[in-house]
Amino acid sequence: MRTQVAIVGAGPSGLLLGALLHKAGIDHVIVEQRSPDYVLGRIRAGVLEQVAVDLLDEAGVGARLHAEGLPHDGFDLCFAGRRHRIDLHALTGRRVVVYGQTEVTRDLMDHRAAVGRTTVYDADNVAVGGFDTARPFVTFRQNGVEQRLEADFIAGCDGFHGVCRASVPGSAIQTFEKVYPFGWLGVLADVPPVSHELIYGNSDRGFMLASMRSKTRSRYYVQCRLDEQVEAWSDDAFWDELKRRLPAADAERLVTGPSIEKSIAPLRSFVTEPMRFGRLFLAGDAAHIVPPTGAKGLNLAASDVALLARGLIQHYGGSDEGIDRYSERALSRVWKAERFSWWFTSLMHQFPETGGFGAKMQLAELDYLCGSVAAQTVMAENYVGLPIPG
Ligand code: FAS
Ligand code: PHB
Repeated sequence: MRTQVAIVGAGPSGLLLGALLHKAGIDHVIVEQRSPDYVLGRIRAGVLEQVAVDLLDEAGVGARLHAEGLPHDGFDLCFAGRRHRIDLHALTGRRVVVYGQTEVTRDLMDHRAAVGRTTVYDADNVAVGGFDTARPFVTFRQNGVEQRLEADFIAGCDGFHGVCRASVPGSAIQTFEKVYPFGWLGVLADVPPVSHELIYGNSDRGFMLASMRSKTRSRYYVQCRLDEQVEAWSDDAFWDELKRRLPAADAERLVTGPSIEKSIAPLRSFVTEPMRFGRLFLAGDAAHIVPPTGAKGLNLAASDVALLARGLIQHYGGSDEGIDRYSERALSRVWKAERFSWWFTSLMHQFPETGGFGAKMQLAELDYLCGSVAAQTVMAENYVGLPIPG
């Protein structure tokens, strides 16, 4: 088999890149190791920046997002018995949209099927090679038959545990990592959200986030220890803990119900430099991870894909300026999002190892933030998303 661009991974990064390349008439194939149902079954992000919304529109998959997505003009910060609303729209003129990653993925998959593009699912033993030559390739086994896909370029959209970054020689790559000493226990339930906007809480029992997927489906998170097992958390135990971390009025009106998904996610900050290796480009979680506090993971994947798609389209139009500057431009936005996500995580979580002084520093910063329009504007600008470079 031969194509112009081989995309490894059919998560949001791979599917969105495929949709943009399809629109530009650039031939490509997506190779995914899992089944469509498995990919759709992963419950992840919930908040889209305008940059991501615009990209989905550009790709021709924004209709349901605009029909069902929930525009949000702000969110609440709760700490030490206080509550303060960060008014994103008043501070920046922009907002975010609450629309689950599952739905983004579904929209992209439906679009791909409708335009008849090839996605190889359930591919075994996926490997990449030749990306330091003019003839890169992807090999895989499908239904027991070995396949080889020759391409002009490979897009590594295969997530943090994928094969693409792992195939780059150690001498050519630098990684930066911070692992946080806690995780997020998340629950998805078909109950109405406790508030019409998101609530980020720093309670003395730990971080909590009240989010949602719709007006009838809620997504909640509580900070938990890394050694905890999700099986040890009954639904009742989760709801009781969430009530202890919510402001009293919200705890009072919280509607609980059976979880339809419950999982523990570790938190890490991770960046790969560079994001291009010859004819292999990394995008999304294959290149970087942010702690979910700032709701940046999916949105960074979208901005990587925007830059990579533009570069590849330019290449086939006769200019390599976009692909030559892809890594520089993508990393410029990635590092700012890493900083914001690290800062917000450091502000809102309990860090026992920093003791009473660390807790006082958090409270002082939160108190300052709530009294400073300048500080709130900085937070809001980063939360709604910084511009895509270039
Ligand atoms: P993905 O990991 O989504 O997709 C990669 C795809 O590549 C997968 O389908 C995988 O099966 C496939 N793949 C892997 N190895 C392969 C191989 N060798 N060959 C072929 N295919 C291969 N972000 C937020 O903004 N907010 C959140 O609340 C949030 N919560 C998260 C919770 C969890 C548990 C995780 C893991 C991530 C969370 N994220 C969150 C981040 C998440 O949304 C990612 O940023 C987003 O999925 C990135 O999309 P992709 O880059 O496509 O990577
Ligand atoms: C979510 O709804 O999953 C979500 C929302 C905001 C975040 C993290 C996760 O910061």
